[in-house]
Amino acid sequence: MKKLLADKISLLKGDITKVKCDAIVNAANSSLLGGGGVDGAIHRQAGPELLEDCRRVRNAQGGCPTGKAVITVAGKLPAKYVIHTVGPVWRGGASGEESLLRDCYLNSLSLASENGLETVAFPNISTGIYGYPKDKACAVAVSAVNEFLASDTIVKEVVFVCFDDENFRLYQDFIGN
Ligand code: AR6
Repeated sequence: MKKLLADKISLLKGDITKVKCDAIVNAANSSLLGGGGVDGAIHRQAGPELLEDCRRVRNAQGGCPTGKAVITVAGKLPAKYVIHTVGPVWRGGASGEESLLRDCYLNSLSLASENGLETVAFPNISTGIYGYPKDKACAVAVSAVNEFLASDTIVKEVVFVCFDDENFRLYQDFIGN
C-alpha cells in the first residue's frame, strides 16, 4: 500500500471485503437490501447480521436516497462498520451525476467523522453496474476526499480500494504515483 497526498490518502488494489479498518463503504442501491458487484461481495462476506441491520435502517427511514449515506454493523467482515452510500446511475452527465457522486464521498466521510471513525476505505462508487465513466469518477472521488480531509479533524486515513486494473491505473496516474 502506497501513502499518497499528505499521508492521509492511500491506494490499494484488491477486494474491499478483506480490508481491516474502521469503516468500509458499500456502493449500495437505495433499497439497502443488497445486489451485485461490491454490494453483493460485502453482503456475502458479512453474513446475515449486515442484512438484518440494513433492514432496521430501511424500516426506520425507508431506504437511502442517491448521494446520501447510512451506517450499519459489519457482521463477519474485518472492518468495524459498513457505510452504505448510493451512487448515481450515469445518464450522460447532465443529470446531476457529478454532484451526486461528490455527495456520496462527502456524506460517507461526514458519517464516519460523526461516529469517531478514523480509517475509511472506499470502492470506486458508480463505476460498475451504474456506468459512471471511470476517469471522471476518479477525479470527483479524489477531489471530494481531499476537500473533506482538509477541514476534518477525526478521519485520519482514506483508502481507495480499486478492484479492476483500469481503475487502479487511473488512480495511480491521477494521484501522480
Ligand atoms: N472490492 C472492491 N471493489 C469492487 C469489488 C470488491 N470486492 N467488487 C467490485 N468492485 P459496482 P455501482 C468494484 O457495480 O456501479 C449493485 O448491484 C467494481 O470494479 O459494485 O455503484 C448495487 O446493489 C467497480 O469499479 O457498483 C447497486 O444496484 C466498483 O466496485 C449497483 O450495483 C463499483 O461497481 C451499484 O452500482
